[in-house]
Amino acid sequence: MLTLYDFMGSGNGYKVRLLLAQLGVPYRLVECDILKGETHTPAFLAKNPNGRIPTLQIDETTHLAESGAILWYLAEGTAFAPADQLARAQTLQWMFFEQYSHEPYIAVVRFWRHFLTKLSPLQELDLPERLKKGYAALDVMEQHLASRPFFVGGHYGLADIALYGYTHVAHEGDFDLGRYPHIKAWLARVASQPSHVSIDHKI
Ligand SMILES: N[C@@H](CCC(=O)N[C@@H](CS)C(=O)NCC(=O)O)C(=O)O
Repeated sequence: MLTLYDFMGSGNGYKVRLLLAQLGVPYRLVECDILKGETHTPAFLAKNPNGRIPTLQIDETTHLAESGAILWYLAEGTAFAPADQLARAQTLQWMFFEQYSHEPYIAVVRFWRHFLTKLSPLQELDLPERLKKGYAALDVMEQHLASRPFFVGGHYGLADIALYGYTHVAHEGDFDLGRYPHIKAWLARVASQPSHVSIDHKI
């Protein structure tokens, strides 16, 4: 059976938990408290030298890290990963966008504001730029969703899961989604997909 090392508050981990639920794939959940450094123990670093969740244990000696890679591994051959060459590349386009232009701003600001009791002076200094870039990512999403129901190919898939992970909790970083009607409609469409689970749902 698959084992997922995860932290329940993590949007990166949630992407994987959501897909596993929607695929109906059974797995064992091992929670790691990232706030207590539990991903930096020698035992965890042997599984993922980068010291981060989500990490998926596939067999006795095989581990896979990075939410996007795990999503792709699990979804290959299912309706969540397109078969068409261009749609596959477009899915990757949005997944790379999420990791480079979205997650470092929206997820990081949410982590600072939702999980930390106090920001460091450096974080305070960095905050306005992170907010600006987070809103820039939301602007790109809003424009794309103005004329389509989902990110790729007209139906729900991996790109939606990857972007939903942190967009649906962006308000916990005090991002105001009020001026993004198309994103809000998309969030509702994603949440109404079969076998959808919430971020705090355990298996
Ligand atoms: N690019 C990675 C990011 C993983 C990541 O940043 N995980 C965070 C939680 S969301 C973590 O494990 N942090 C613990 C640490 O850095 O010590 C992914 O998409 O999985």
